[in-house]
Amino acid sequence: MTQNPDTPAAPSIEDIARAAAAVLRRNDAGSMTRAAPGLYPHMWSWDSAFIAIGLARFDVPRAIRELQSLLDAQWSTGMIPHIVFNPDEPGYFPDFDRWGTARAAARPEGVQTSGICQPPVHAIALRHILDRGRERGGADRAAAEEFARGSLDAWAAWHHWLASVRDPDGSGLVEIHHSWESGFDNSPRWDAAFARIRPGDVPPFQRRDTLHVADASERPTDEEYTRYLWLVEQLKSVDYDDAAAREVVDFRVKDVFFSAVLAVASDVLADLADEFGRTDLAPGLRDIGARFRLGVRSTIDPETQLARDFDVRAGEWIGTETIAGFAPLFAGASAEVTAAQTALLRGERWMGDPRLRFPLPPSTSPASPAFRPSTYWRGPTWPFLTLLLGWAVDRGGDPDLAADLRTASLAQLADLAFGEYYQPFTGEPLGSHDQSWTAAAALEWAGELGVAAG
Ligand code: 9WN
Repeated sequence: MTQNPDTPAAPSIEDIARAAAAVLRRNDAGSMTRAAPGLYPHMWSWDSAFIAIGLARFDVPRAIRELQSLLDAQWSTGMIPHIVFNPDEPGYFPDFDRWGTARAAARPEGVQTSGICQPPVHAIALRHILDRGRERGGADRAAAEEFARGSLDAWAAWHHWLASVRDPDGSGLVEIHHSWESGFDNSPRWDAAFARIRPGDVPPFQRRDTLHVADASERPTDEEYTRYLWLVEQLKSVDYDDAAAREVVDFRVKDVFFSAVLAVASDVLADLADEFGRTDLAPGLRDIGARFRLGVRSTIDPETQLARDFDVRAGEWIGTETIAGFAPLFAGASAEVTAAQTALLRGERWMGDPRLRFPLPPSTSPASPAFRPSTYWRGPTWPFLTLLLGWAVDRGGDPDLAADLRTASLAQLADLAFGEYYQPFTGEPLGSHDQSWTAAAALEWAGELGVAAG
């Protein structure tokens, strides 16, 4: 077929990689990368891990710097906070003052952070940095090895904090105290738990997030925000003390997706510990991996084959059909569970829905009554999450599925908008454009195909 001279050629993978690297360079604030240029001008914990994966495709030292900045903000308990504020950047709400972590005993001196955490994907980023450093050789290799060796204790402390403080009864499931900890802020997974919350006094607030999107209905509602801020007030009232927080907070949920990430990241970290001869660290990390994998498995609903969260306050399972239900695929699972979940994922309730613009799993199943195609975590497709899923299924022995996810995602990202999330039926980029972890995902997929950012 000849190309119509009036139709511009679709961007090549080289073009996508080049544009993605430019996004990360523009969002670079020196030692941290803004999660997005306007909407999220600070460093977010799990975003920074994906950003490091993308950076490692063209600048290994900068990727190391990214993770080091996050570690500089690690609390003395081992917790890695979900936001590290850039004091030079106003414009995000809730800001450092509203978080009120100034009096939190465990926060490191001189670093402004929030007081909650996000899924522990960081060891996966560390693995990628090491692999890229070794491929490139020379100074990059030396720097990556030195960083990996030198940071193992800090990452292990983070995993041990989660496995003890957030799972005191050894269930193999991580308890979260805010939906922002899940990273899936307003997912329908959390609707019933939030519906039960009766917010007390929440100081007046002015949202800023809605200023940065084309349509405010893509974002969480004011009712949701009031509850988010109420939980912050509760955690603040005990100065973010771990034991007291559990007693006061209205939102206590065992998050199956978070637990799956902890399982697989602990395996990755254990392998790294072994490589560097840290026989003191590796077995404990392997135990965490095994315990949380079992925990994830224990939540599977035999009827739907999806994994579930558990609402601790209500004593109820949460079985909403969201991508978190594929936690076993993220964590790694038995052949039987993997086969059942893969069939489901490829089927009509998910990637096989004929209405999809690209065959990619949306955040909520289009077949679910909770599905909203344009609203944040209620339906849109999130490229960074597709990247994580592809990495996990590849690791679990399904390179074909990983390749299918990559091909469809690169087609989705050929609009060069690097949307925060995408409308699954139209392919329209939504939320922030030039979102850093979306650009990073593009770089990683391009790199896997041997295309460098240039
Ligand atoms: C609150 C930065 C973060 C992501 C989260 C996503 C969104 C923040 C917000 O943006 O959350 O943490 O203000 O909405 O839900 O997963 O890490 O990209």
